[in-house]
Amino acid sequence: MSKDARENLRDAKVFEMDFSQFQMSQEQKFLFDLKGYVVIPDVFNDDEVKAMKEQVYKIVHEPESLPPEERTVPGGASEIILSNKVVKGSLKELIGPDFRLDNQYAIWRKHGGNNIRPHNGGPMRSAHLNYHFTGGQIYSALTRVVVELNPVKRGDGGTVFLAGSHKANFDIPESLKEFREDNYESYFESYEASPGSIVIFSENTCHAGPVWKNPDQPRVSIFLCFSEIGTMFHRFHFVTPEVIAGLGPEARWYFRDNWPWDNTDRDGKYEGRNKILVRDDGSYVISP
Ligand SMILES: O=C(O)CCC(=O)C(=O)O
Repeated sequence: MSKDARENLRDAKVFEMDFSQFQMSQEQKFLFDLKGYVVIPDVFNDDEVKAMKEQVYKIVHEPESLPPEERTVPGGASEIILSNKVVKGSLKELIGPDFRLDNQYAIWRKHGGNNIRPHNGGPMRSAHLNYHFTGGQIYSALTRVVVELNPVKRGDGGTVFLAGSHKANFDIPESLKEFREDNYESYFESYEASPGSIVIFSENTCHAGPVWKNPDQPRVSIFLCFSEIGTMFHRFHFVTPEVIAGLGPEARWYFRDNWPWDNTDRDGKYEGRNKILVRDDGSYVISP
């Protein structure tokens, strides 16, 4: 960094993510560890759901009608997901305090809409990407948060899970991963969710996106995937530079570079950590 740039940062403050507002309950942690997924209701209110649903409609059907900084999640209305206390507190519990956004997409899945066959479960391609439980702590390497924006009833075709398969020792048999038109019963579990609920799952739990069977309303959901700051799974997150540039410091924290230690921070000013520095006027810089 140049001397001028360093001067410019003199009064900037390190942004610290606040995790103090929400802690997963013992029941939520227990279920996540046991099954590989958990549903948390009432995370977003009606106004938030309405705004995100409108954004997803436009992203899927008429992206040009949105300003460039809102054309993918988590820009625009969906930026609130990244500052939501339940989302942040859960990710801290499941990944640790330093994580990043690894991938995103949003769906408006109509009746008969697509079927994503069962995938993952069992040993991952590298032990670094496995689900661990060590020293009383969950380490869910790659963790997906689904925000449901329309009701999901059992049998509609919400995401289904082969409960416990995030810890399976054997590869998932091909017979259980076959493409099917039903809800992958009886081995797979589904859930009910009201709009504004979230479903959090370890990507290492075998799961599928069944055909959407509700003719009365589409499935409208936002899918965000998170990983520890030093790991990266997906080559592309498909969030445009315009969207990232439009985010506030809290949401931008999720797009820091993919490293946990700065070996050039010799005076220890930033504790070697991957930081965001916020100036008094609200502007900020990343990982100086
Ligand atoms: O569409 C779904 O419900 C499943 C999505 C999925 O498989 C994934 O995000 O990894």
